[in-house]
Amino acid sequence: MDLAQRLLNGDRRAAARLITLIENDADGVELELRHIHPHTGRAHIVGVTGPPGSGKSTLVKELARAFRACGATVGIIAVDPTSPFTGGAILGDRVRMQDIGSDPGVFIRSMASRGKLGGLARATGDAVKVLDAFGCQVILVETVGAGQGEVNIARSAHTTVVVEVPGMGDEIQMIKAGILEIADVFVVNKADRSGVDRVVVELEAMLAMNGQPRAWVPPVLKTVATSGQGIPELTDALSRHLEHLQGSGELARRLEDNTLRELLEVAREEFVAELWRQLGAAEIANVTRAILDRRIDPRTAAKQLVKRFRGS
Ligand SMILES: Nc1nc2c(ncn2[C@@H]2O[C@H](COP(=O)(O)OP(=O)(O)OP(=O)(O)O)[C@@H](O)[C@H]2O)c(=O)[nH]1
Ligand SMILES: [Mg+2]
Repeated sequence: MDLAQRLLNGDRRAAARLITLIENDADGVELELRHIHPHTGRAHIVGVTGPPGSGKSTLVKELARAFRACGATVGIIAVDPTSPFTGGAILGDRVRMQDIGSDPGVFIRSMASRGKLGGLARATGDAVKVLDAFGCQVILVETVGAGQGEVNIARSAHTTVVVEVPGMGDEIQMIKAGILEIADVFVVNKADRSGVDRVVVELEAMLAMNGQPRAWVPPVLKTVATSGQGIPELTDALSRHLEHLQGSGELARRLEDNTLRELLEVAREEFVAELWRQLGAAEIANVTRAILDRRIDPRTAAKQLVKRFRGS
């Protein structure tokens, strides 16, 4: 509980250390997280997702600068799903972020996967909580919007920004992967390049096609992250979206959904771990063998496991 207390007292190194422990799924993390939980739930969590190289880090850096100019403290988490050995982007991000990295009002952190993307989603969620308790008022989470794990990361944000760029060929690629539903704000970055307006029109057409009228229609904004063009409009859209969430009751609904999802996920993990402990690997191997030999089907076998578990 030491780290948690130091973090709550404003110790940056304690925050960094705790996130490392979370990444490594180290012993004692549970207790620390228990201690910080009452101090979470205050930050505006903004997910920034989009294809590789679309300018997410540059945008995040500019957003951080803009929020700092308004006096808000900012946390940045860059999630890299590639292995830590091949993930050159992590280093690149650090270098590019450096000029805001020396600001005591900004906390920057990269998260690398230790193999499984589900684990990364959870670790990222916990790291966000750490920065929230640390007092970051806005937390920007950068992910490459490729797979389901990242959609899950984005889903736990209050506001999700989806970044597109002109000239990437198949513009609607990401949208097929379920990103459209989670986008609260679209950004067409690299607006200094040709083809921007076509992407804007395509996105707007897609939103219009999406059917039922919505209380919040995701705006489609143009930015040039490298020059800061369009950043004021973007921060304004983020603030308006938060106001919308608060005013409409949507925020309470999202928080409830996310909390329930997190609870069930953790409960499932706890349950499976307990099952292993109680039955043992050998017995579970026996059941697996029985399924392979077609002596029992997986559902019936699972039900029997639960029944035995309940009895014990
Ligand atoms: N022309 C132009 N280049 C940009 C713009 N925004 C970013 N870039 C450049 O695009 C390249 C990639 O930018 P990043 O911010 O690293 O992109 P990213 O999406 O974070 O990349 P990954 O994290 O590797 O997926 C860099 O060379 C940026 O300088 C822009 O608005 N216009
Ligand atoms: Mg990046």
